[in-house]
Amino acid sequence: MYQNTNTKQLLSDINLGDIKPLVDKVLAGERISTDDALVLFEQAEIGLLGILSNHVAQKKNGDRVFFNRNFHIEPTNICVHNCSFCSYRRELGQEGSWEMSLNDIKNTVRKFKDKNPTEVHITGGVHPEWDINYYGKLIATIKEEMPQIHVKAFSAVELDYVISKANLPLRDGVKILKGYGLDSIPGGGAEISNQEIRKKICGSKSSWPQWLRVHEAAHQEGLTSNATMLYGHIENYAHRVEHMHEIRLLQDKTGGFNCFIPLKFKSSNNRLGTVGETNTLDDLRTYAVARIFFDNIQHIKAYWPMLGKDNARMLLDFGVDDIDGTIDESTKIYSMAGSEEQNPNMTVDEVCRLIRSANKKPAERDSLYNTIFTY
Ligand code: V47
Ligand code: SF4
Repeated sequence: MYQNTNTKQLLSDINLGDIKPLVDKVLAGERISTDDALVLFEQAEIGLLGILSNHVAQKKNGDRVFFNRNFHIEPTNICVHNCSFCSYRRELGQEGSWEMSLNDIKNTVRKFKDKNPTEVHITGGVHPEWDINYYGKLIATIKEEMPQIHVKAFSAVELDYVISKANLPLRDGVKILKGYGLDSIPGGGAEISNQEIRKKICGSKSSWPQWLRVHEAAHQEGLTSNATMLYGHIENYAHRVEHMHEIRLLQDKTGGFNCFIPLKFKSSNNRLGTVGETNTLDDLRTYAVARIFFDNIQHIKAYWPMLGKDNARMLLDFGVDDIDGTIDESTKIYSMAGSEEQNPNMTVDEVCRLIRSANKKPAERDSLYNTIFTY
């Protein structure tokens, strides 16, 4: 939308008032403070956020929007935790529960082989009976079938559980899984950093400091990872800023985060659902502020299976430069929570068309954001 137009020219039509010094800071490429981020959330008009986030995205990634060829494996929905926003979790033996054997994993991987995926994303429930060896064997099974594939596996919460169960320091646990073929860590389990809110929505799962420690350990072991934020439930703007601030601090220390992914709370079939869902303007606002805030994270991802293709397309004008991948109908987590896409699947052609419709350039990437091909 804005990339071929001079940012200053666009801003000349807007009365910036008190916010002008903050706008100048963003245009000068300076880091904004947490107070600044809160001002952007609370006071900036959506048009201004579009201009600023697009300006920052342009500087970071030009006109490119990244995607990859991926599929998901959700090995189980049986979980020791019981987060109030989760539509997916079941008890051991409960109707609707599943747990994949190594043979199931092998067959799933075979099913996707001819699509030439470059990445498999693995996350699921925290199964009470699985341990680090099972996680290791699961990864090894995938690598036996597809030696070249990048395995992005297990949220910090899943890792925390099996590594603690093995009585290992976090770095040692990560090292063991890396030995089996683990390549990077997805961003799940982060939810929201604030302790009070966390207690209300996901009290039993790994604490926020522990989530950070798992990612730090992974970074120290040479693995990169992603960071997410679950927004649009009972948190407020200050909580979102606090969450992003903590991630920015760890990124200053390790540099290990590839991308930041705001995840919009979806309200179907879960206990937290009575609070409803936030609106599209709030989505645009959240992505835009994230893009402006994270001077040290290269990519902002809009996860289209959850948002829907139209909303993901819109977010390309609000700082997003990555829309995840082709997915191939391989995820259930979000469809169970009432996401826009019930059977998420896009061919490479469709992904490219979506990106081009926003006047951006499609770039197929590997999991570390090296460009494989531009279309
Ligand atoms: O931690 C669960 C979220 C996450 C709901 O790293 C929900 O590339 C909205 O982290 N409404 C797991 N969100 C998935 C995840 C992820 C997704 C896509 C890409 C990447 C990546 C990571 O899903 C959980 C939680 O925050 N979630 N239930 C719900 N009702
Ligand atoms: Fe378990 Fe994850 Fe659902 Fe929480 S969100 S109950 S940890 S599967």
